[in-house]
Amino acid sequence: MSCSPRSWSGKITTMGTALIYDEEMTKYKLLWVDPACKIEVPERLTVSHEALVRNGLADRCVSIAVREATDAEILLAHSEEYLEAVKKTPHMTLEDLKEFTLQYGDVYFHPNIYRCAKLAAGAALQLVDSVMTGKVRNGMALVRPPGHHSMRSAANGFCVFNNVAIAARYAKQKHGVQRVLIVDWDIHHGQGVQYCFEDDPSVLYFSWHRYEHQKFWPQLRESDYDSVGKEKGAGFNINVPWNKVGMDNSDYLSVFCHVLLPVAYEFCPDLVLVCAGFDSAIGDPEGEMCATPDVFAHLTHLLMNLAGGKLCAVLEGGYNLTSLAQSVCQTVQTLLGDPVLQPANLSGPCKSALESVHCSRSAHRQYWSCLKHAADLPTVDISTKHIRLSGGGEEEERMEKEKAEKSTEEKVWAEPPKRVPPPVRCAAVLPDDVTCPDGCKRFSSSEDLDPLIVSKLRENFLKDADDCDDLTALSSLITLTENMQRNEICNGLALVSDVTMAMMCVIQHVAAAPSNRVLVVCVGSGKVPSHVTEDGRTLVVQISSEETKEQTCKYHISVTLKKGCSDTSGFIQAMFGLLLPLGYEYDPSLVLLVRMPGSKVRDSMWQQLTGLLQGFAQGHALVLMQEDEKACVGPTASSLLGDPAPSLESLQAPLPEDVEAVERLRHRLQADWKLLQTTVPESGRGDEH
Ligand code: Q9C
Ligand code: ZN
Repeated sequence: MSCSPRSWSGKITTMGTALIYDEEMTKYKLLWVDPACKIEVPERLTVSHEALVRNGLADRCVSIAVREATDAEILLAHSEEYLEAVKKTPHMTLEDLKEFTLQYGDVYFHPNIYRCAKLAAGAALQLVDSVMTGKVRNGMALVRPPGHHSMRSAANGFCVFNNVAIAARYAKQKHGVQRVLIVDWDIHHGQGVQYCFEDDPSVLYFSWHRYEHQKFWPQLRESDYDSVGKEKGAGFNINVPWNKVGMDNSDYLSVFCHVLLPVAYEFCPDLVLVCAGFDSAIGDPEGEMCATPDVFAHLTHLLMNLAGGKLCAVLEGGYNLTSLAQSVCQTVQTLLGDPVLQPANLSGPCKSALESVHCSRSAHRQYWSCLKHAADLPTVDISTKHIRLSGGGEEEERMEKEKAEKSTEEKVWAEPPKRVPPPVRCAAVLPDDVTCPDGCKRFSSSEDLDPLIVSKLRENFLKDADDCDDLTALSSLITLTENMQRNEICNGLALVSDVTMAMMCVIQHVAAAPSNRVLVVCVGSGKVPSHVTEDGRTLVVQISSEETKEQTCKYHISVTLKKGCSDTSGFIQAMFGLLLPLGYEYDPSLVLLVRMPGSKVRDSMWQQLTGLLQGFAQGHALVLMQEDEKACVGPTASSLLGDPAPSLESLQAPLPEDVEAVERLRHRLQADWKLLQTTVPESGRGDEH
């Protein structure tokens, strides 16, 4: 079923999403027998595009024509000799093509591939142009051939020109972009991108990849976590090698929370490019991983508030046609702004993933203040040294491998459930004298106060008050949460006379139903009664400058920041290190974001928080603010409506005592919340795959 953005109430505040595709790029294929290349087929593109059309997503995008990249543009990342050599391929005989192909690794040429490679790079450039000129907010380019393996003077791994590397240089040159973040979630290491920007601090390259202690293609020493960049670019290359197959949603989200996102926010890019390969999804014969297609909705969502929302995703790999098409749809639907659903089984990262997280964090701690406190490298270097643990047994190993390959191809997984946006995106409960922001629906239940709710409210909260306004507001809030639970309204905000009372009132009502869980995020000081968390149906995370005594309840977590919520870097630390992992593991049915009076949190931080919290509870977030904070209504509504949050101005190093406080808390809570781990626990072991 398709749902147009017009189905949200009010005006569309977000700009659109570009989709760049041309059938021409399906018009080349492998012309001889080569087992290494047989998976790179034209159908990869057609099934992806057809799925977007079938799900009504293509229609919701702004369709933009491809163009050929010019010679000058290709030369931004390639040598003249190489370009001239590729230029000759359209005229070659089959025999010549085969021979030409032989000088490179795991790639094939075809008389039409040069044309397609120019279109693939040109598509990435069209996407960058559309985003940088403000024609759209973000977008995706569906291209063949892929790009991230191709090097300055060599084709490699199905790639001819390095589409994303060219796009990054082009964005800097043509649009004056200063910092580009490249996120490579393809399951192979984009060594071509790494080589291109190794010594360049203006481009931060992040890649996770199947590595298996250098046994997996392209078997490069420099794909390991300790390749951090060179010279001025030291610290701007982040590798997270996977040393086991079977990594799942928890493993991927754990790397985003504990490695990529804190660094990405500290880097503060002006543009995000994604090497969007989907061979990292379940069922892929190359990746052999277990992350489900819906995880890409989250990976996308988590990147969408960087760089003011300017995100360009460019297709790389993905060889299981079912998994590929589903993953592409999840990515595009998220770019369009539809609410995301909780990914399946977030039971915590496996031991091998934790080793990788640990190694990457410690390799980068000298470069990024958000990682300053990361644990030392394990004394025994766990990554590169046991290349051959199994001692001989080549035949055995080969059989194991075959078995594994077979089992991934036969893997079955449920199709991701349809994501249906509710008819109303954002509702606001506001005093009559406060104007309702554009795009929000003013919400009031004053006409038909539910007598049951009213009597409960009177009894519990408004015993002797006969304040009619309070009663109306609280009763509206409760009705609003009920609307959210029926998925009729996505999210909401309210200005109330007493945030604590409103919070208690919502908690009591929602957490009364046994299947509900409320994630309460309190920003700023103020007492939160401890009894609410006793049954686990409410998880309270409070971020403030108030020293609190150590909590003993798993569900009541208080984060103390010395400088309070005005300290952006401390806040970031708490958000990615604690709040997001907790939220993913808790899987709430409602998020209650409470702005305590006098919290001093900055608008940009507040909007980032509001935006990121929409990744939980299908986007069902209710924001409570004190009556006198009228100025917050606009920025809050904007985030709730899906507008990108403004970038956080350059971050300063967090206070050492804050870092330590967050770390101590994380350590203490790790036994209860597995997604908080960043090292292998000393005793007991994570699940092994
Ligand atoms: N078993 C991309 O995903 N190795 N390229 C194939 C076959 C080469 C992947 C071995 C894989 C290249 C863009
Ligand atoms: Zn790949």
